[in-house]
Amino acid sequence: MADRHPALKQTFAERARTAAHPLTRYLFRLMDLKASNLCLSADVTTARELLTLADKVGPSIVVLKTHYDLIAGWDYNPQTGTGAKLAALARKHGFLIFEDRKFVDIGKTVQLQYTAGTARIIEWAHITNANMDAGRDMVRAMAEAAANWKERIHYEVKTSVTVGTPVSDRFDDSDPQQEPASQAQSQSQAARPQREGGGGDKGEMLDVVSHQQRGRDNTDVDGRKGSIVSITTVTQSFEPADSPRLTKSHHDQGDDAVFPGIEEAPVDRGLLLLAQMSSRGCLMTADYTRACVEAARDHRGFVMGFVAQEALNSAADDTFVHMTPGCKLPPPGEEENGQVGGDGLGQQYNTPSKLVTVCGTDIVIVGRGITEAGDPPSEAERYRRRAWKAYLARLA
Ligand code: BMP
Repeated sequence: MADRHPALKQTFAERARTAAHPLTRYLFRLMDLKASNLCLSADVTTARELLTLADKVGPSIVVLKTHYDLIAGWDYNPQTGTGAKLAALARKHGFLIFEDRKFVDIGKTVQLQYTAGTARIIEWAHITNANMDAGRDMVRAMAEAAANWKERIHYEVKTSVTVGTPVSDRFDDSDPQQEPASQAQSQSQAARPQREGGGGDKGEMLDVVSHQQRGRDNTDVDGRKGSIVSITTVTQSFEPADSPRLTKSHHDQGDDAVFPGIEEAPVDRGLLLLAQMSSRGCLMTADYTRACVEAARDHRGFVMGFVAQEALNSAADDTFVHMTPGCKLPPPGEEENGQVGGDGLGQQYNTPSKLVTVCGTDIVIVGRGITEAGDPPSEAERYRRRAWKAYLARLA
Protein backbone atom coordinates (compact mmCIF):
# COMPACT_ATOMS: atom_id res chain seq x y z
CA MET A 1 0.00 0.00 0.00
CA ALA A 2 2.59 2.43 1.21
CA ASP A 3 4.64 2.16 -1.98
CA ARG A 4 2.01 3.30 -4.38
CA HIS A 5 -0.33 5.84 -2.89
CA PRO A 6 0.17 9.36 -4.32
CA ALA A 7 -0.02 10.93 -0.83
CA LEU A 8 3.45 9.59 -0.16
CA LYS A 9 4.88 11.98 -2.71
CA GLN A 10 2.76 14.94 -1.74
CA THR A 11 3.96 17.67 0.56
CA PHE A 12 2.11 18.23 3.79
CA ALA A 13 1.07 21.62 2.40
CA GLU A 14 -0.55 19.87 -0.58
CA ARG A 15 -2.28 17.36 1.66
CA ALA A 16 -3.58 20.23 3.79
CA ARG A 17 -5.64 21.26 0.78
CA THR A 18 -7.22 17.89 0.15
CA ALA A 19 -7.64 16.12 3.50
CA ALA A 20 -11.23 15.25 4.30
CA HIS A 21 -11.15 16.15 7.98
CA PRO A 22 -10.84 19.84 9.00
CA LEU A 23 -8.49 19.01 11.86
CA THR A 24 -6.27 16.96 9.56
CA ARG A 25 -6.11 19.89 7.14
CA TYR A 26 -5.12 22.12 10.05
CA LEU A 27 -2.55 19.61 11.29
CA PHE A 28 -0.87 19.37 7.88
CA ARG A 29 -0.67 23.17 7.74
CA LEU A 30 0.85 23.24 11.20
CA MET A 31 3.42 20.61 10.15
CA ASP A 32 4.34 22.66 7.11
CA LEU A 33 4.57 25.87 9.17
CA LYS A 34 6.69 24.38 11.97
CA ALA A 35 8.69 22.03 9.73
CA SER A 36 7.82 19.32 12.21
CA ASN A 37 6.30 15.87 12.00
CA LEU A 38 7.05 15.05 15.60
CA CYS A 39 4.62 14.01 18.33
CA LEU A 40 5.86 13.93 21.90
CA SER A 41 4.40 11.14 24.01
CA ALA A 42 4.48 12.98 27.32
CA ASP A 43 4.47 9.91 29.54
CA VAL A 44 5.44 11.56 32.80
CA THR A 45 3.66 10.91 36.05
CA THR A 46 2.71 14.27 37.55
CA ALA A 47 0.68 17.18 36.24
CA ARG A 48 3.51 19.58 37.02
CA GLU A 49 6.00 17.59 34.94
CA LEU A 50 3.49 17.28 32.12
CA LEU A 51 2.83 21.01 31.88
CA THR A 52 6.51 21.91 32.19
CA LEU A 53 7.46 19.41 29.50
CA ALA A 54 4.69 20.59 27.16
CA ASP A 55 5.84 24.19 27.57
CA LYS A 56 9.51 23.40 26.95
CA VAL A 57 9.10 20.95 24.08
CA GLY A 58 6.07 22.68 22.52
CA PRO A 59 8.10 24.62 19.93
CA SER A 60 9.42 21.39 18.34
CA ILE A 61 6.23 19.37 18.08
CA VAL A 62 2.89 19.39 16.26
CA VAL A 63 1.13 16.88 18.51
CA LEU A 64 1.38 16.27 22.25
CA LYS A 65 0.21 12.80 23.20
CA THR A 66 -1.09 12.22 26.73
CA HIS A 67 -2.17 9.34 28.93
CA TYR A 68 -4.14 11.41 31.41
CA ASP A 69 -4.70 8.35 33.63
CA LEU A 70 -1.04 7.99 34.51
CA ILE A 71 -0.78 11.57 35.74
CA ALA A 72 -0.89 12.05 39.51
CA GLY A 73 -2.52 15.32 40.48
CA TRP A 74 -4.55 15.71 37.28
CA ASP A 75 -6.93 18.59 37.98
CA TYR A 76 -10.32 17.79 36.47
CA ASN A 77 -11.74 21.32 36.59
CA PRO A 78 -12.89 21.95 33.00
CA GLN A 79 -12.09 25.67 33.13
CA THR A 80 -8.90 25.81 35.13
CA GLY A 81 -7.66 22.22 35.37
CA THR A 82 -4.85 20.31 33.70
CA GLY A 83 -6.74 19.81 30.42
CA ALA A 84 -7.48 23.53 30.15
CA LYS A 85 -3.86 24.39 30.93
CA LEU A 86 -2.65 21.98 28.28
CA ALA A 87 -5.08 23.56 25.82
CA ALA A 88 -3.56 26.99 26.59
CA LEU A 89 -0.07 25.61 25.94
CA ALA A 90 -1.30 24.02 22.72
CA ARG A 91 -2.48 27.45 21.51
CA LYS A 92 0.71 29.14 22.64
CA HIS A 93 3.09 26.72 20.90
CA GLY A 94 0.91 25.50 18.05
CA PHE A 95 0.30 21.82 18.67
CA LEU A 96 -2.71 19.52 18.94
CA ILE A 97 -3.45 17.40 21.99
CA PHE A 98 -3.94 13.69 21.42
CA GLU A 99 -5.25 11.69 24.40
CA ASP A 100 -4.08 8.13 23.81
CA ARG A 101 -7.14 6.64 25.53
CA LYS A 102 -7.57 3.65 23.18
CA PHE A 103 -11.32 3.51 23.70
CA VAL A 104 -12.85 0.06 23.35
CA ASP A 105 -16.34 -0.80 24.62
CA ILE A 106 -19.96 -0.75 23.53
CA GLY A 107 -20.98 2.49 21.86
CA LYS A 108 -22.99 3.93 24.73
CA THR A 109 -20.26 3.43 27.30
CA VAL A 110 -17.64 4.92 25.03
CA GLN A 111 -19.81 7.98 24.39
CA LEU A 112 -19.96 8.63 28.12
CA GLN A 113 -16.26 7.91 28.69
CA TYR A 114 -15.38 10.32 25.89
CA THR A 115 -17.63 13.22 26.80
CA ALA A 116 -18.46 12.91 30.50
CA GLY A 117 -17.09 11.38 33.67
CA THR A 118 -14.08 12.78 35.44
CA ALA A 119 -11.74 13.74 32.63
CA ARG A 120 -14.20 14.98 29.96
CA ILE A 121 -11.58 14.14 27.36
CA ILE A 122 -13.50 15.73 24.51
CA GLU A 123 -13.22 19.15 26.17
CA TRP A 124 -9.44 19.41 25.95
CA ALA A 125 -8.15 16.73 23.55
CA HIS A 126 -8.40 17.61 19.88
CA ILE A 127 -7.68 13.99 19.02
CA THR A 128 -8.22 10.66 20.70
CA ASN A 129 -7.99 7.07 19.51
CA ALA A 130 -9.93 3.84 19.57
CA ASN A 131 -9.19 0.16 19.39
CA MET A 132 -11.61 -1.23 16.80
CA ASP A 133 -11.94 -4.65 18.43
CA ALA A 134 -15.37 -3.68 19.73
CA GLY A 135 -16.63 -3.22 16.16
CA ARG A 136 -17.56 -0.37 13.87
CA ASP A 137 -20.62 0.79 15.77
CA MET A 138 -18.34 2.11 18.45
CA VAL A 139 -16.75 4.48 15.92
CA ARG A 140 -20.20 5.66 14.85
CA ALA A 141 -21.13 6.19 18.50
CA MET A 142 -18.03 8.29 19.09
CA ALA A 143 -18.66 10.28 15.91
CA GLU A 144 -22.18 11.04 17.11
CA ALA A 145 -20.94 12.06 20.54
CA ALA A 146 -18.41 14.41 18.97
CA ALA A 147 -21.02 15.93 16.65
CA ASN A 148 -23.40 16.50 19.57
CA TRP A 149 -20.65 18.05 21.63
CA LYS A 150 -19.69 20.39 18.82
CA GLU A 151 -23.30 21.39 18.35
CA ARG A 152 -23.62 22.07 22.06
CA ILE A 153 -20.53 24.21 22.44
CA HIS A 154 -21.09 26.07 19.22
CA TYR A 155 -22.97 28.67 21.17
CA GLU A 156 -21.97 29.98 24.51
CA VAL A 157 -24.90 30.77 26.75
CA LYS A 158 -24.57 34.08 28.49
CA THR A 159 -27.06 34.38 31.29
CA SER A 160 -27.72 37.64 33.04
CA VAL A 161 -30.07 37.81 35.93
CA THR A 162 -32.07 40.59 37.48
CA VAL A 163 -34.18 40.11 40.55
CA GLY A 164 -37.24 42.31 40.57
CA THR A 165 -40.16 43.13 42.82
CA PRO A 166 -43.10 40.80 42.26
CA VAL A 167 -46.06 42.11 40.32
CA SER A 168 -49.16 41.69 42.46
CA ASP A 169 -51.46 40.11 39.88
CA ARG A 170 -48.96 37.39 39.01
CA PHE A 171 -49.39 35.32 42.13
CA ASP A 172 -51.57 34.55 45.03
CA ASP A 173 -50.42 36.74 47.85
CA SER A 174 -53.17 35.77 50.20
CA ASP A 175 -51.00 33.95 52.67
CA PRO A 176 -50.62 36.19 55.71
CA GLN A 177 -47.94 33.92 57.18
CA GLN A 178 -45.66 34.17 54.19
CA GLU A 179 -42.08 34.60 55.26
CA PRO A 180 -39.81 37.00 53.42
CA ALA A 181 -37.29 35.29 51.22
CA SER A 182 -33.68 36.24 51.58
CA GLN A 183 -32.13 38.00 48.63
CA ALA A 184 -29.37 35.42 48.51
CA GLN A 185 -31.86 32.59 48.22
CA SER A 186 -33.66 34.33 45.39
CA GLN A 187 -30.45 34.92 43.51
CA SER A 188 -29.17 31.41 43.87
CA GLN A 189 -32.36 30.02 42.42
CA ALA A 190 -32.33 32.59 39.66
CA ALA A 191 -28.83 31.67 38.55
CA ARG A 192 -30.16 28.60 36.80
CA PRO A 193 -31.08 29.41 33.20
CA GLN A 194 -34.78 28.96 32.72
CA ARG A 195 -34.56 27.30 29.37
CA GLU A 196 -32.28 26.91 26.45
CA GLY A 197 -32.84 28.12 22.99
CA GLY A 198 -31.13 29.93 20.17
CA GLY A 199 -30.46 33.47 19.23
CA GLY A 200 -31.21 35.40 22.41
CA ASP A 201 -33.94 34.67 24.80
CA LYS A 202 -35.64 36.42 27.64
CA GLY A 203 -37.93 34.91 30.19
CA GLU A 204 -39.33 35.46 33.62
CA MET A 205 -38.79 33.03 36.42
CA LEU A 206 -40.99 33.00 39.45
CA ASP A 207 -38.91 32.53 42.54
CA VAL A 208 -40.69 30.09 44.75
CA VAL A 209 -39.94 29.63 48.41
CA SER A 210 -41.60 26.69 50.11
CA HIS A 211 -42.88 26.69 53.64
CA GLN A 212 -44.47 24.14 55.89
CA GLN A 213 -48.10 25.21 55.62
CA ARG A 214 -50.20 22.36 56.93
CA GLY A 215 -53.98 22.49 56.54
CA ARG A 216 -54.25 25.53 54.30
CA ASP A 217 -56.13 25.58 50.95
CA ASN A 218 -53.16 25.84 48.68
CA THR A 219 -51.00 23.33 50.47
CA ASP A 220 -49.24 20.62 48.43
CA VAL A 221 -49.91 16.97 49.18
CA ASP A 222 -46.66 16.69 51.05
CA GLY A 223 -47.59 19.66 53.12
CA ARG A 224 -45.24 22.08 51.37
CA LYS A 225 -46.60 25.25 49.87
CA GLY A 226 -45.06 27.46 47.27
CA SER A 227 -45.08 31.20 47.90
CA ILE A 228 -43.89 33.52 45.18
CA VAL A 229 -41.61 36.18 46.54
CA SER A 230 -39.97 37.77 43.54
CA ILE A 231 -39.77 37.72 39.78
CA THR A 232 -36.47 37.06 38.19
CA THR A 233 -35.76 38.08 34.61
CA VAL A 234 -33.33 35.76 32.90
CA THR A 235 -31.77 37.00 29.69
CA GLN A 236 -29.82 34.56 27.56
CA SER A 237 -27.85 35.55 24.56
CA PHE A 238 -25.85 33.31 22.31
CA GLU A 239 -22.53 33.96 20.74
CA PRO A 240 -20.74 31.82 18.17
CA ALA A 241 -18.12 29.63 19.83
CA ASP A 242 -15.46 30.67 17.36
CA SER A 243 -15.74 34.33 18.21
CA PRO A 244 -12.46 35.69 19.58
CA ARG A 245 -14.14 36.76 22.80
CA LEU A 246 -15.32 33.25 23.62
CA THR A 247 -12.02 31.68 22.71
CA LYS A 248 -10.33 33.94 25.19
CA SER A 249 -12.82 33.64 28.00
CA HIS A 250 -13.16 29.90 27.55
CA HIS A 251 -9.49 29.30 28.07
CA ASP A 252 -8.42 32.29 30.04
CA GLN A 253 -5.70 30.71 32.13
CA GLY A 254 -3.56 33.80 32.27
CA ASP A 255 -1.66 32.52 29.28
CA ASP A 256 -3.47 33.80 26.22
CA ALA A 257 -0.52 33.73 23.85
CA VAL A 258 -1.43 32.33 20.46
CA PHE A 259 1.08 30.75 18.11
CA PRO A 260 1.74 33.16 15.24
CA GLY A 261 1.30 32.33 11.57
CA ILE A 262 -1.85 30.25 11.84
CA GLU A 263 -5.26 30.67 13.35
CA GLU A 264 -6.35 28.59 16.33
CA ALA A 265 -7.31 24.96 15.74
CA PRO A 266 -10.89 24.36 14.62
CA VAL A 267 -13.30 23.14 17.28
CA ASP A 268 -13.73 19.82 15.43
CA ARG A 269 -12.64 16.67 17.20
CA GLY A 270 -10.85 13.80 15.48
CA LEU A 271 -10.31 10.09 16.00
CA LEU A 272 -7.35 7.91 15.13
CA LEU A 273 -8.00 4.21 14.77
CA LEU A 274 -5.42 1.98 16.38
CA ALA A 275 -4.81 -0.11 13.28
CA GLN A 276 -1.45 -1.67 14.15
CA MET A 277 0.70 -1.68 17.27
CA SER A 278 4.42 -1.47 17.85
CA SER A 279 4.51 -4.12 20.55
CA ARG A 280 6.03 -7.55 20.00
CA GLY A 281 3.46 -10.32 19.51
CA CYS A 282 0.62 -7.87 18.89
CA LEU A 283 -2.56 -9.78 18.02
CA MET A 284 -3.97 -7.25 15.54
CA THR A 285 -4.29 -9.12 12.26
CA ALA A 286 -4.25 -7.84 8.69
CA ASP A 287 -8.04 -8.33 8.61
CA TYR A 288 -8.39 -6.15 11.69
CA THR A 289 -6.24 -3.45 10.07
CA ARG A 290 -8.35 -3.61 6.91
CA ALA A 291 -11.50 -3.24 8.99
CA CYS A 292 -10.00 -0.11 10.53
CA VAL A 293 -9.42 1.38 7.09
CA GLU A 294 -12.98 0.58 6.03
CA ALA A 295 -14.42 2.12 9.21
CA ALA A 296 -12.28 5.22 8.66
CA ARG A 297 -13.70 5.60 5.15
CA ASP A 298 -17.22 5.35 6.56
CA HIS A 299 -16.54 8.21 8.95
CA ARG A 300 -14.30 10.61 7.07
CA GLY A 301 -15.74 13.56 8.94
CA PHE A 302 -14.54 12.17 12.26
CA VAL A 303 -11.72 9.69 11.65
CA MET A 304 -8.53 11.58 10.84
CA GLY A 305 -6.38 8.52 10.27
CA PHE A 306 -4.47 5.83 12.05
CA VAL A 307 -1.98 4.91 14.68
CA ALA A 308 -0.13 2.34 12.63
CA GLN A 309 3.30 1.07 11.70
CA GLU A 310 2.97 1.95 8.02
CA ALA A 311 0.91 4.14 5.69
CA LEU A 312 -2.54 2.67 5.10
CA ASN A 313 -3.95 5.02 2.44
CA SER A 314 -4.73 2.83 -0.56
CA ALA A 315 -7.88 4.09 -2.31
CA ALA A 316 -7.42 7.10 -4.56
CA ASP A 317 -9.46 9.32 -2.25
CA ASP A 318 -7.86 8.24 1.04
CA THR A 319 -6.52 11.33 2.78
CA PHE A 320 -5.73 9.89 6.19
CA VAL A 321 -2.86 10.90 8.42
CA HIS A 322 -0.63 8.29 10.07
CA MET A 323 1.09 8.51 13.42
CA THR A 324 3.59 5.91 14.54
CA PRO A 325 4.89 5.08 18.01
CA GLY A 326 7.85 2.84 18.71
CA CYS A 327 10.35 5.43 17.50
CA LYS A 328 13.84 5.99 18.81
CA LEU A 329 17.14 7.35 17.59
CA PRO A 330 20.51 5.90 18.45
CA PRO A 331 22.46 8.20 20.80
CA PRO A 332 23.91 11.39 19.23
CA GLY A 333 26.94 10.57 17.13
CA GLU A 334 25.86 6.98 16.55
CA GLU A 335 22.95 7.72 14.21
CA GLU A 336 24.66 6.20 11.20
CA ASN A 337 24.64 2.70 12.61
CA GLY A 338 20.83 3.00 12.75
CA GLN A 339 20.26 0.27 15.35
CA VAL A 340 17.70 0.73 18.11
CA GLY A 341 16.66 -2.07 20.40
CA GLY A 342 13.46 -2.65 22.34
CA ASP A 343 12.70 -1.69 25.93
CA GLY A 344 12.70 -5.23 27.36
CA LEU A 345 8.92 -5.02 27.95
CA GLY A 346 7.73 -5.71 24.42
CA GLN A 347 8.13 -2.28 22.91
CA GLN A 348 9.91 -2.34 19.53
CA TYR A 349 11.64 0.70 18.10
CA ASN A 350 12.44 1.97 14.65
CA THR A 351 14.24 5.12 13.59
CA PRO A 352 12.38 8.13 12.14
CA SER A 353 14.09 7.48 8.83
CA LYS A 354 12.76 3.89 8.61
CA LEU A 355 9.26 4.88 9.74
CA VAL A 356 8.81 7.98 7.56
CA THR A 357 10.88 7.28 4.45
CA VAL A 358 10.40 3.53 4.18
CA CYS A 359 7.12 2.77 5.97
CA GLY A 360 5.45 6.00 4.90
CA THR A 361 4.16 7.27 8.21
CA ASP A 362 3.58 11.01 8.56
CA ILE A 363 4.21 11.71 12.23
CA VAL A 364 6.56 9.87 14.54
CA ILE A 365 5.55 9.49 18.18
CA VAL A 366 8.46 9.63 20.59
CA GLY A 367 8.20 9.08 24.33
CA ARG A 368 11.16 7.99 26.41
CA GLY A 369 13.61 8.89 23.66
CA ILE A 370 12.85 12.50 24.63
CA THR A 371 11.45 12.37 28.16
CA GLU A 372 14.41 10.43 29.53
CA ALA A 373 17.04 12.52 27.77
CA GLY A 374 19.27 14.82 29.83
CA ASP A 375 17.93 17.83 27.93
CA PRO A 376 14.45 17.01 26.55
CA PRO A 377 13.99 20.23 24.50
CA SER A 378 17.25 19.80 22.60
CA GLU A 379 16.63 16.07 22.16
CA ALA A 380 13.18 16.90 20.79
CA GLU A 381 14.87 19.21 18.28
CA ARG A 382 17.17 16.36 17.23
CA TYR A 383 14.14 14.13 16.65
CA ARG A 384 12.30 16.92 14.82
CA ARG A 385 15.24 17.48 12.45
CA ARG A 386 15.64 13.75 11.78
CA ALA A 387 11.96 13.08 11.18
CA TRP A 388 11.64 16.12 8.91
CA LYS A 389 14.72 15.06 6.95
CA ALA A 390 13.12 11.62 6.52
CA TYR A 391 9.96 13.30 5.15
CA LEU A 392 12.01 15.36 2.66
CA ALA A 393 13.83 12.19 1.64
CA ARG A 394 10.49 10.50 0.97
CA LEU A 395 9.39 13.35 -1.27
CA ALA A 396 12.63 13.18 -3.20
P1 BMP B 1 7.97 5.23 24.14
O1 BMP B 1 8.44 6.09 22.96
O2 BMP B 1 8.50 5.71 25.45
O3 BMP B 1 8.16 3.76 23.94
O4 BMP B 1 6.38 5.49 24.27
C1 BMP B 1 5.49 5.11 23.28
C2 BMP B 1 4.12 5.64 23.57
O5 BMP B 1 3.26 5.29 22.50
C3 BMP B 1 3.46 5.12 24.82
O6 BMP B 1 2.65 6.16 25.35
C4 BMP B 1 2.56 4.00 24.34
O7 BMP B 1 1.40 3.85 25.16
C5 BMP B 1 2.19 4.47 22.96
N1 BMP B 1 1.97 3.39 21.97
C6 BMP B 1 2.95 2.51 21.62
O8 BMP B 1 4.06 2.55 22.13
N2 BMP B 1 2.69 1.58 20.65
C7 BMP B 1 1.48 1.47 20.03
O9 BMP B 1 1.32 0.64 19.16
C8 BMP B 1 0.47 2.37 20.40
C9 BMP B 1 0.72 3.33 21.37
O10 BMP B 1 -0.22 4.19 21.70
